[in-house]
Amino acid sequence: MLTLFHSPGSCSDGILLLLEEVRAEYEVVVIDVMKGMQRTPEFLGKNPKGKVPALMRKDGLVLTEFQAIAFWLAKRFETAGLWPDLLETQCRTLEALDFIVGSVHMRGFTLVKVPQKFQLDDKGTEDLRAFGQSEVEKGLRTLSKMLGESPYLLGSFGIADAALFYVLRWAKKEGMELPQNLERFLTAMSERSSAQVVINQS
Ligand SMILES: N[C@@H](CCC(=O)N[C@@H](CS)C(=O)NCC(=O)O)C(=O)O
Repeated sequence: MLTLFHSPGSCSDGILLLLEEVRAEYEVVVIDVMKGMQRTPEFLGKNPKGKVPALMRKDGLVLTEFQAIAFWLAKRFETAGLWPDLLETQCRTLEALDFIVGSVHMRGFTLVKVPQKFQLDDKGTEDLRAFGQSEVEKGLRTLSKMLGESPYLLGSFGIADAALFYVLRWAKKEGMELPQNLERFLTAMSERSSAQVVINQS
């Protein structure tokens, strides 16, 4: 049995979605980051980085970082067909994943959601939030171009789409307007049974 350390509404939503997609047997341990549960000694004992998502495997080892967990799930549950065969599509998947998690999430949304973490005065905090917002908006334009008219980022559903799903839900929550094709993607994604599990838990 796999154990997902998960904070509903956070980026671990994307891993929850993938666990459903690959039909893994798993349990969820809620680590509510808004309540600071990621800093308890018990959780730090599992993941010293103090972040979700973290996935404990049957061997008791804990895997962290969205991209690594998503890749492991796609390879471990190969019959689910989430890992592409072509080298070019594999590289483009990693490229999209890194952009969504490393840039849109970490460099954009982190500053939109928690600019006060950087301990600036009120003006500095607001400037940082505005910078984060412009990074997200720029990122959404890039992702819109990447998606184009395709239903999913790389043609058929893959691990990068799980990351796109969680950042687009964040964008909506922040009241941002999505380009039309990203809106269409989010609507189609939300109808997947895996996404319904995420939506019902967050
Ligand atoms: N690079 C990490 C980022 C994970 C991350 O930022 N998780 C957030 C939730 S979306 C978190 O655990 N925040 C708690 C904290 O930073 O204290 C990954 O890709 O998994």
